[in-house]
Amino acid sequence: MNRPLRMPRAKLVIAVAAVAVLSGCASVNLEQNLTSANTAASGFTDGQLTLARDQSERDALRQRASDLLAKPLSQKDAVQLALVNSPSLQAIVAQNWADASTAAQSGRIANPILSLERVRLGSETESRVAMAALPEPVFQTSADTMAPLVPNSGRPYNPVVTLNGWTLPWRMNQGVKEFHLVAEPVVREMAPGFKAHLWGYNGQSPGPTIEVVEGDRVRIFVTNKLPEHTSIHWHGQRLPNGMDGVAGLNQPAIQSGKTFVYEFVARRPGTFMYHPHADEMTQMAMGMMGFWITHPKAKHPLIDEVNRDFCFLLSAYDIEPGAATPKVAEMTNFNLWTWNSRIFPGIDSLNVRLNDKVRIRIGNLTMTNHPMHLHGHEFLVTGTDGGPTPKSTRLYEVTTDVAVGQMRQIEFLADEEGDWAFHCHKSHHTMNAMGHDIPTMIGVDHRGVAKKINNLIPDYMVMGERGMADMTEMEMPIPDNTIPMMTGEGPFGSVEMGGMFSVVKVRRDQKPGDYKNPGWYKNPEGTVAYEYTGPMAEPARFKAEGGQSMPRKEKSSSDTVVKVKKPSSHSGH
Ligand SMILES: [Cu+2]
Repeated sequence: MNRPLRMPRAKLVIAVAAVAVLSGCASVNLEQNLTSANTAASGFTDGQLTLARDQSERDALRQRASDLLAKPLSQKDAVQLALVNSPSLQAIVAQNWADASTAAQSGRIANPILSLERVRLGSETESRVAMAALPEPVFQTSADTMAPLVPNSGRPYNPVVTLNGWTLPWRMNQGVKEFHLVAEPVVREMAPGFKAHLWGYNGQSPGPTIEVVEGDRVRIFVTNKLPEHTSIHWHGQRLPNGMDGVAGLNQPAIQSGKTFVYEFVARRPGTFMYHPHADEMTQMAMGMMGFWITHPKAKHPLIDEVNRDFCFLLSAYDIEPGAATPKVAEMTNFNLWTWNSRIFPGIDSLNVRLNDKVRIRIGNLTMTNHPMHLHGHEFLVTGTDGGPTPKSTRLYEVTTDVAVGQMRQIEFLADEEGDWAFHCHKSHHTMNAMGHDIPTMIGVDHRGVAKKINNLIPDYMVMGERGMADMTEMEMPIPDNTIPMMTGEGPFGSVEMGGMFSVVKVRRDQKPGDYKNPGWYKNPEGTVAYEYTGPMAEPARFKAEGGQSMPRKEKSSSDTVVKVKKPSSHSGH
C-alpha cells in the first residue's frame, strides 16, 4: 500500500491542488470542481477522482478497490487505488469542498496553499496532524450585511443575519467546532464618509457572530494582535469556571502575540455576547465585542421557528467630530450611538417578506439603557439573558428596554406592508456627533445679534431659534470624517435622524430568503398623510379658563413669570 501511494504523490498534489484552486471560485459546486479536476488531470486520474458522500458511493469505491487489489498492480492501477481507497484523500476533497462553500459565503476564496500543505504530509495521519494546527482565521473587510451562513458541517440550524456584520466560518475537527478569533486594531466604516479607528476581531468591530447548536463542543482560538493584553468573556454561557475569561480571576491575560484556546460545550440555547474582560473599559470603548447565538438542537417548546432572524449589538463611542479614535475614558457623554458600530444612515434596513415571522436579537454593551421601539407592529419579548421566556410572561409591546449588559429577543408577525421605523426611543440616541453644551434658542429672535456677529465672523450661523430641524438643511461646513448629527434622505425629504435608527421594510414581493433592500415603499394611492388646503375655521375655544373640574379658589392678580436657572453643563443622557 505504501509504495504506490508514495510514487504518485507529486501528481496527487497537483490533482488535489487543482480541486483546491478550482473550488476557490464563487460558484461552489462539488460536481463542477470534480469534473474540472478530472479534466485537468485526466492523463493521471482517468476521470476517476470522486468523493463518496453516502454509504452506497462508499461501497462502490470499496468494491473498485478490492477489484484492483485482486490482480497485480500496474502503476496506473496504483494511482486508481489511491484515488478510490484513501480516506485522507477523501477527507481532503471534502475539506476543500467545505472550505470553498465557507469562502463563498464569507466572500473570500479558499486558501489553496494551506490545502497543498495538508496533502504534502502524505500519510494516513496527515489530516490529523494538519487539523491539530490552528484553523485559518477568516477576515472581513466590508461593513455590509452578509447573507446568512448556512451550515455546511455539524448539526443543521436556521442561521441568523447580523446587521452590517457576518458569521464566523468554522471547521469541524473530530466532532469539535473550531473557530479562530483575532483581536486586532480595525478601521470600521460607521457610515459612508465616516471611518473610525477601533479595536475589534477579524477585521471588524463588532467581531463576527458565532453560531453554534445546543450541545456542540466548541473550541475557540483567540490570537491577540492588540498592543496590550486581552481575554474573552463568553457573556451568559454556562461553562467551566476556567473558561469564563476574566483575566486574573479565571485565566492569565492573553499577552500581545499570544494565542489562547477556550473550549466548552454550548449547554443552553439562546442569545449571548462575547467581549474582553481585561482592561475592559478601554477595550469595550474601542469596540471589542461580538454576538453569540446557540440554536436549539431540536424543536423547543419555547423557541419558535422564524422566517428571519436578525441580531445586532448596541455600542456607544465618543469620537470628536473630525477625529477617528474614541475617547476611551468617557463614562457618560457619548456622541455616537451605534448598532453594530454603525450609525444611521449607515445602518442597513431589515428587509422582510409580508407575513414573515421575524425575530430580532439585541445585546447592549453601552453604559446606558436603550428603549427599542418598533413602528407598525406589536412584538413579544421571547428571550432574555436567561434564555427563552415562559409563554405566560410574554406581553405584546411596541417598546422594550434593553438595559446595560442585557440581551433581548423580540418576535413579531410582519403583516403590515411598508417602511417601518425601528429605533432607540431616547431621542438623543437617534442623533450623531454634536456639541451638547448649547442653549435652547427656540423662540429667541437673535437676528440682530447675528448680523453684528456676521460682520466679524462671516460664517457665523444662528442655530436653533425655530427648533433644530433646520440643521439637516443648512449646509454648515463640517470637519472631514464626520457626518451631520441629523440626516438621512427619505422618499419625502430628510428623515432628520442619526445614531440608533433603521427601518424594517415589509414587502409582499420580497422573495423568501432574499435580504436585499427593496427600495422605498410605494404607498397605495390615498394612504399618505396630506396637506389640508380647504377653508380654515377659527377653532372654538372654551369660555371657561383652565381645564380643571374644580376651579381654583383664588387667582393670582398678575401673570407669573417663571424663572428657572438650570446648570449649563450637560453631562449624560
Ligand atoms: Cu438609546
